[in-house]
Parts: sequence; C-alpha cells; structure tokens
Amino acid sequence: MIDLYTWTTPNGRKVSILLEELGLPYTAHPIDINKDEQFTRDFLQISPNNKIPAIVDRETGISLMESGAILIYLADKAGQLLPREGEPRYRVLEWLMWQMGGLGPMLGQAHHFLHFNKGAAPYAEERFGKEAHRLYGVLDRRLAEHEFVAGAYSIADIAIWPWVSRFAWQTVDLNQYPNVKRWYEVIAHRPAVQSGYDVPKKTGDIPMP
Ligand SMILES: N[C@@H](CCC(=O)N[C@@H](CS)C(=O)NCC(=O)O)C(=O)O
Repeated sequence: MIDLYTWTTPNGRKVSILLEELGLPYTAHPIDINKDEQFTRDFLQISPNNKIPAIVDRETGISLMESGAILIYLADKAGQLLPREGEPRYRVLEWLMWQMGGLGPMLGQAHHFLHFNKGAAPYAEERFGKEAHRLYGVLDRRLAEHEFVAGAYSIADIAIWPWVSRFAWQTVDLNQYPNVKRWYEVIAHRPAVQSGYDVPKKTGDIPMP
C-alpha cells in the first residue's frame, strides 16, 4: 500500500496516473497547496522541500519526495514502464530528466507570468512564452519520429503529459504541434490517465485541443 500526498497539479497527477497504470493499491491524501498545507510540520517530515507530491511505501517504509524519483521508484517496484537496463532505460531517464529539469520548471514559470499574473512582467512573459514554444518544438520533433517520447509508453510520457494538459495556460495552440497533439490525445484516452487525472479530486474534464 502506498500513501500518496498530492494535489490537483501536473506534478501530483504524474504520480496518481502512474499508480493507476501500475494497478498498485494506494491512498491519496490531499495537501491543499492553496491553503499552505504543504508547510505543516507533519508534511515536512515526508517532503523536506515542502512540495507535493510525496509518497510513503508502507511495505518498505521508504518515503520519497520529487516526482521524478517517485516515478522511477514505483516503476522499478512494479517492473513496468521503465526498462530494467541498457539503452532503453537510459532513453526513458533522458526524457524524464528533460521534463524535470526543463519542461516542468519553464512551463511552471509560464503559468505564473502568462496565466496568473498577466501584465505584471512583460519581460518574463516573453522569456517563458518563448521557452514554452521552444520546448514544444523539441517535443514535436521527437514525436514525429517516435510513437512515444522514449519509444514505448513509459514514465517519461507520464511525466510530460500532465504539463502539456495545461497548454491553454501556456497560451499554446496544440494545432501548431501536430505530433504533440496526436500523442496527447492518445494518452488522454487511456483509462488510467483519466482516473489518475481526477486525484485527489475532480476539478473538471481533461482539456482537449
Ligand atoms: N521538482 C518537484 C516540484 C514539485 C512542485 O513544484 N510542486 C508544486 C505543485 S506542482 C508545489 O507543491 N507547490 C507548492 C509551493 O510551491 O509552495 C517535483 O517534481 O516533485
């Protein structure tokens, strides 16, 4: 049994989608980041950086923060969606790191300046808007030659997809990126993605282009 501490955000949804894909039993504990619940003393014990998501695996006693580390841990535990060795494993990790170090942080800033605080900082809007489009271009070129980012469907796709689901906040038109659009729609129709998207609560339907 896994305890998942999460909220209705891209980083949180990565983990609930993976747990649904793997069919691992879990309990979702909502941490409402709009009410600063991530700063409570109890949550700090599990997530020293005060951010969701975090997990506790009651079977092993291991607790983990950082969604990338959590995805690797759970995929290895189940022996699915992350090849065990060789180039296929490193290809998945390569694109997972691309999401963790590039796509997530840049799109997070795009949400901040283009969606929540439009007009407050024109330079930041231009910088993160441009960077969002550059990254969508990278993803589109990759998906022109591969069905999924690292070949077969993997934790790399699961890490990237919830960020792309906020394309409207990023002022990105998915019709400009036809390979991303094709990939996005295929993943959006997976039953595990639809269930995981609604954890810890339903906020609305999955946005479709
Ligand atoms: N690198 C971290 C980022 C986690 C993160 O930024 N979580 C956000 C929600 S998506 C959060 O908890 N924000 C609350 C805050 O910044 O106080 C990960 O991938 O797990």
